[in-house]
Amino acid sequence: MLRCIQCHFDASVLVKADSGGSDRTCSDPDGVIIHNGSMSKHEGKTTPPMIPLPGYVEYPPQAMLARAREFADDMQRRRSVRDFSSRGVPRGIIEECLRAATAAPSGANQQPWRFVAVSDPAIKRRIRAGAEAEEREFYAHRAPEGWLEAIAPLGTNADKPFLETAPWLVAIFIRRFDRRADGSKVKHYYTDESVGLATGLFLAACQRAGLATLTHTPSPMGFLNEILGRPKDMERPFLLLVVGYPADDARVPDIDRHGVSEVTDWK
Ligand code: IYR
Repeated sequence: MLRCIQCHFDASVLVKADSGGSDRTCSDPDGVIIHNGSMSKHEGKTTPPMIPLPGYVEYPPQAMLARAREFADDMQRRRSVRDFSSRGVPRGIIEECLRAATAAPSGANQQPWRFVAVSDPAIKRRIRAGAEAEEREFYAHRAPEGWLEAIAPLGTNADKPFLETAPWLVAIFIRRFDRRADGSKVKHYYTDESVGLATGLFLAACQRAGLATLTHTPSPMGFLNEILGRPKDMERPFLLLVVGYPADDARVPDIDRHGVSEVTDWK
């Protein structure tokens, strides 16, 4: 097999039989393989490397329906929880849920999500203080009347004890761009969509694992960059997720969800 010695792309299919069999770099001076990490050039044609679809599993329609129903039932049991137990959750479970999140599709496969998973009580305390400071301003001054009306059924206020009680806080950042080795910027595309999708997969994975979650949105969230040491120019906080076991006496607002028929048109 002929591999690029920089990026390990298997270039053997692109190389003429008489071009020699030894490993070479993408930018090999003889021009047979020019590979910048995502594209290969051979005899004037640029082609992205393609592989057979890995890991697809087809189920018979009955099994599909059963699996879809079971998953939907599980997701319908998910509630945003604000009363958390302080019981610990092993890091390995959070890691697997993050592994699900990082499988999300993203614009140009740029994977513009960054996660900071926090279990350190001192950092959680600082995050709670930062969030409550913003929330006090929000509830007392910043929130327009209509917004306060919209969230009234949830019974929320500026006190966020769960930010210290819950075993894990997962801060999700949108990475706006990366930098090349020479310092120039690589812009990321569809960042909100991509990170939203990753967040959804993370929440679904937590639910599947039996963990309670809350999407928390203190605004603005710049304090998270400072506390968690994330670069302000490159990364924007997206959501703060709270993850753990619900408290034994956890209560949630008595609200319901739209049915599929209320939110779907079939054509
Ligand atoms: N961020 C505030 C207010 C709030 C906003 C929305 I939109 C909610 O769905 C719930 C609350 C808070 O977390 O209390």
